[in-house]
Amino acid sequence: MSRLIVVSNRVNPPSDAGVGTAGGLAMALAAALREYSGVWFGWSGETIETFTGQISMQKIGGVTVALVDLEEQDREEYYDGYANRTLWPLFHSRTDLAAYERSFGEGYERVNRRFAETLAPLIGPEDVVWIHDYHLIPLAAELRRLGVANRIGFFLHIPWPGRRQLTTLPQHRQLVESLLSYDLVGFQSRDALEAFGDYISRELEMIIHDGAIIHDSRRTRIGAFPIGIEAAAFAELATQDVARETFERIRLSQAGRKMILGVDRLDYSKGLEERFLAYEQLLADHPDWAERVFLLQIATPSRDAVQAYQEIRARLDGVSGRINGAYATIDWVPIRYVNRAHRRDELAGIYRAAQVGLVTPLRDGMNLVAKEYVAAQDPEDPGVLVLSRYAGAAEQMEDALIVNPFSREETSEALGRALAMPKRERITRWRRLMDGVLRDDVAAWRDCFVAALRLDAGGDVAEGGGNRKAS
Ligand code: ADQ
Repeated sequence: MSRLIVVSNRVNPPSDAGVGTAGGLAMALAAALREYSGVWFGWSGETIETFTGQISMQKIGGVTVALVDLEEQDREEYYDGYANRTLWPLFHSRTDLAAYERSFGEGYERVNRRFAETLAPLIGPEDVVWIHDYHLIPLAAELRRLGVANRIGFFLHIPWPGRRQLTTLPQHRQLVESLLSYDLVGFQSRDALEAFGDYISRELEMIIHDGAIIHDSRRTRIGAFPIGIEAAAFAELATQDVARETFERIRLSQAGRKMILGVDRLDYSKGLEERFLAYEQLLADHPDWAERVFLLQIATPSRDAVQAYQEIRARLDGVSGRINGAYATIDWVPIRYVNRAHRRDELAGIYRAAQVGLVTPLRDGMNLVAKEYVAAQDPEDPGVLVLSRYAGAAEQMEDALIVNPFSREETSEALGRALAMPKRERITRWRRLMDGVLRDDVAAWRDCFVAALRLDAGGDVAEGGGNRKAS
């Protein structure tokens, strides 16, 4: 029987306990595996003294997971190093933060080889393999070396960098060539797909014909597959008890003030400092908004081991403190800055209580928060989404107020417009956004990708498949 084998760096299916904190992607992949039957393979997040390649098989939330432990040196070089300090900043246009240390590259190759050697014996002749994200780009090449001839697909969750930026990576050619071992490579947006095509044609001097790269060993199809959320379920969650209680609590504490909301992983790519400054500009330009609005920014710390993350955290503490110091009154704090994670049902209630969803990353593969914000709104009285043009989501969500997050003035003007938008216009914009979020949900994303991956190498990608346009 043909199974789907999903591989990602970390494996975190939602537990049997019900509503948990697992993100949209985890939910989607778990659902994909339940539907197609299969295994989810990846790092346990644990380290041991010496790598053994021993797999721990478990069943979590109806999904079979296969976990492997790595060594401490793997964590340092592959995860904290190459993934978080080299590829993440480089792919988010922050070459100034990218560390090019040889040991990181060696660790990355070693862990991908270890993953391949551990995974290969699990793959049956009919199985289809779907590998996720920048941690595992060379995995198919390593599997091919071990004789795995199955169909293997790759999906990149983050942006693809510009050609010039990518060539600053010492092993850029080797990294990109390893993608040619896949049968299908998927990106979040047309923008990422075009940037990839530019590299392929100008650096590798290969031809892209009919959505595929023709080369010696195989035909590698490429396409944009914008990821979605479990939209209907999230909208439903926003009307349930916990969400309603959270909504009421916030409404009470709002005391008639309008709420602008940001929800992000605490990451320099999310544009949080620029966001705080744009909000400050609004207060400076429109003193009439003072005491009538506040910004709730929820930012969960991540990747604490990396210095750039400690620095951005300290900067945000400083900027939010300064703005609050300058503008607060005895009964009004302009920025409520919260550093903890919330349950998904609480989050749904928080989104619903916000008059403005402020999603302004400087660079983002897609951005699921924008879609969750829309899905959680009250159809009778929806809030307004202000969205960065540099989020992949902007290609699909044209009815948001699209802004350049690098421009304080532009963002602050959009905030003013959002806060004052008449109900009729809010409803019209939200309806169009919601239709898109419901249509292009996570199940549609998963089904399109898997269907395209299962197609014979010679066949065309079906409508909605690898050449699917971000609509
Ligand atoms: P991320 O960079 O993590 O994802 P995003 O797409 O916004 O960014 O997803 C964040 C998820 O975490 C959302 O589901 C959100 O609800 C949740 N979350 C954030 N803060 C939270 C908090 N305080 N409490 C609880 N939950 C919180 C990467 C890429 C994105 C791409 C996704 C999926 O960087 O561009 O959209 O993968 O492909």
